[in-house]
Amino acid sequence: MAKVFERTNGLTTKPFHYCPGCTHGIIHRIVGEVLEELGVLGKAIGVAPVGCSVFAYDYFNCDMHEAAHGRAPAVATGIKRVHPDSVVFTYQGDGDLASIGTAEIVHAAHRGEKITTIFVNNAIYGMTGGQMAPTTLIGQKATTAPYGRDEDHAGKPLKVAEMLSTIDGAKFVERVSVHNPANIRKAKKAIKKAFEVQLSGEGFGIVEVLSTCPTNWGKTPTESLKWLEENMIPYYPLGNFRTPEEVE
Ligand SMILES: Cc1ncc(C[n+]2csc(CCOP(=O)(O)OP(=O)(O)O)c2C)c(N)n1
Ligand code: SF4
Repeated sequence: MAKVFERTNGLTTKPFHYCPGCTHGIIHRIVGEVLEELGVLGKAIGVAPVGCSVFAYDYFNCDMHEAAHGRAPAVATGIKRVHPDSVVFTYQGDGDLASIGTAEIVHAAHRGEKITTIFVNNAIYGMTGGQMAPTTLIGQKATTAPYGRDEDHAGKPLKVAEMLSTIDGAKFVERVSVHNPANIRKAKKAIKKAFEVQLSGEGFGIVEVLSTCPTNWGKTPTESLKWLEENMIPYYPLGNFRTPEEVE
């Protein structure tokens, strides 16, 4: 009988703690599959953030390290410099990366650190109860913006992929989404390329992944996928912002 589904060896067998319909799980699986397909599980070292993916160290089937809020790129820098033959990645939410960790990611990209960042943008602080993130959309309600994000008060949402694509040291920058199977396939392709950029010694690579938070958005999983497509993608356009020719 044809095998249509197989567990990836890139993940452990520990059940995810994520809420039903949260797309963190899909993104984990993609990263696990890519590490397995590239044959680098034995030399991969991941750095987990704070936020809902704080337990990522339990899920990826490779060496993992935990970093304080926003500091994953700095920790990854140290690991990669001490172990240049390892494959180092950070997995970070938007509260972690685009708020307290903004300086860390900008300077890691600027230095051209040979690491890969998976940036999960769900437009809210998930773990701590739905506060406004730098990525929260204008008009989107959050516990700290009960009438919706107001541009006069909080500015426009931060476009991380666009910002980092202005930095020379960032060799691969792409924004993808996981709201349907076609986009999940594109997300996997981008994440694989970002790791290939590290493996070829090109430098820093980041993939911003648009993700859902049904719990704090107050929507069902299905409504959340639709909300992402109709509200996040128009503001956060999908596509590649930087690719070195070698991996085209
Ligand atoms: C230095 C510091 N500040 C604040 C916190 C509280 N905190 C923990 S997780 C989190 C929000 C994380 O949100 P995000 O990175 O968007 O991840 P998500 O939960 O949405 O996946 C905050 C503010 C902390 N742990 N450490
Ligand atoms: S709170 Fe949001 S981001 Fe966190 S696990 Fe639940 S749905 Fe996912």
